[in-house]
Amino acid sequence: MIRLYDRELSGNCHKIRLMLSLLGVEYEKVTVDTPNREHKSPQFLKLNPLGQIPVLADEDIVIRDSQAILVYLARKYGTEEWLPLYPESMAKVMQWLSFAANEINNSVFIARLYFRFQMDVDWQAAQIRSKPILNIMNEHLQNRNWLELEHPTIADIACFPYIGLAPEGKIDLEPYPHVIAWIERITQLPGYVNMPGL
Ligand SMILES: N[C@@H](CCC(=O)N[C@@H](CS)C(=O)NCC(=O)O)C(=O)O
Repeated sequence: MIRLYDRELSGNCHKIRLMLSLLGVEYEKVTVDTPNREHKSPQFLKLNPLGQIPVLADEDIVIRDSQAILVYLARKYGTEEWLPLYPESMAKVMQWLSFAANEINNSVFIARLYFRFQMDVDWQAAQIRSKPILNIMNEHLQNRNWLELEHPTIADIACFPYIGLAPEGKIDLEPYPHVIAWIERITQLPGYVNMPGL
């Protein structure tokens, strides 16, 4: 049985919950008590020395990092469509995984940390950084339904939660209509599951 070390309000964890649900893969959720710093306990650090969730354990295979877990699930449990092997297609999907881990993480994600969790972060700088990021996505999505290829891939799943949660970081999505349409498209996928704030 797959175990997901998880927390309901984590968008990084939600990427994995969403992917598992879209693939119809059963799993067990293990809620990590982050308010009491269970993620920094010696026991948890054995699973992920970075002390972060999500972590996925598939029998004795343990993977950290939401992007890496999406790659694992797509290759192990998905059809090739979720992560194509053709060099150009694969690289185009991977560039959005990197975008999720870097650009999205350093903008909309940080702004939400302040407004949703009252964390001591530079939310003004994060909000300023969000604008070009959302503009890039909006322009890119102007003439297409999905971030790459003609169908959803793990690129969409990796970018979706924190873009959808941007309003929780007091970032208005209204100036980005193609991003809003893409969010709605994702919510209509068979097997879609929601999280609070989306
Ligand atoms: N690159 C990691 C980032 C994971 C991450 O930032 N997780 C947060 C919860 S959403 C966490 O565990 N934060 C605690 C910490 O960094 O100490 C991923 O994509 O999974």
